[in-house]
Amino acid sequence: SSSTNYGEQMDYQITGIEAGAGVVGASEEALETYDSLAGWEVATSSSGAMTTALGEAIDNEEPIIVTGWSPHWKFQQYDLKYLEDPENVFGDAENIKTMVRQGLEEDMPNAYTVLDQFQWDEESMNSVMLEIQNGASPQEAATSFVEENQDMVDSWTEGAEEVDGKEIELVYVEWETEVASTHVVGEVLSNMGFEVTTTPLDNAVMWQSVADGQADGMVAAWLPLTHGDLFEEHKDSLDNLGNNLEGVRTGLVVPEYMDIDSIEDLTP
Ligand code: PBE
Repeated sequence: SSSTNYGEQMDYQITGIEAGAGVVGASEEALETYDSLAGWEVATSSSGAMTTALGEAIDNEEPIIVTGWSPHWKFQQYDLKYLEDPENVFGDAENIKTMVRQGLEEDMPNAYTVLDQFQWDEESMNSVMLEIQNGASPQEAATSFVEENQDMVDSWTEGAEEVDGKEIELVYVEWETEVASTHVVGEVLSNMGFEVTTTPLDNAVMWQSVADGQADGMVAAWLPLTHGDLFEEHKDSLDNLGNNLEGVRTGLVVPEYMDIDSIEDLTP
């Protein structure tokens, strides 16, 4: 069958991203869960390498399976589909939450207010991601988003006062979603007078640094499933400020032209 050829054509490899990503962990669990994935592997690399491989496969109409998530510009650029996951290894829709270090509320109440009130939607995040994909720097994309969405920004800064050069460090992972959100929040804080540092880290280190209090906060917690183990490990040392974006998801993603719909349609 064509799905047998798919496995051979892909060397039984799922094109993954960073080894520390939750979606990579879920994909490894899928290998254990589905007989159809016996003998397959998740090849880890980076989110950038994954999107490059995806683009090349699509140019050549070759099969490819990537560890995917949405929102993400790849769904606007290409015709893609999630493979059905009847065992629900990748979970249901999730939310992205904001976590800050304990003590931030007392130390920097104005930053805390903004981080607590920061909440946006898929369309907004998509617009920032797409601008970056089209060549803007994350800083440029964040600046124009903030300029063009002053009402939304006002709802985040409501009740917060400007400050005079206080330092704040936001940590994130270089996933397109988190690059977008972190730079937007950073831009808002910087407009309020904060000296903002945005530091890209490995996923586990991002969680650890906020739990330790080395960093002040992050807007990159995918829950309940994708970062569920990291949340369990660190939740007692964190201040959970709740959702900043609702209804995100992860899974195995393939081009529409592939003749399969479910993880179970693959063959070992
Ligand atoms: N992601 C994007 C991350 C969370 C945000 C889905 C690649 C992960 O898998 O950990």
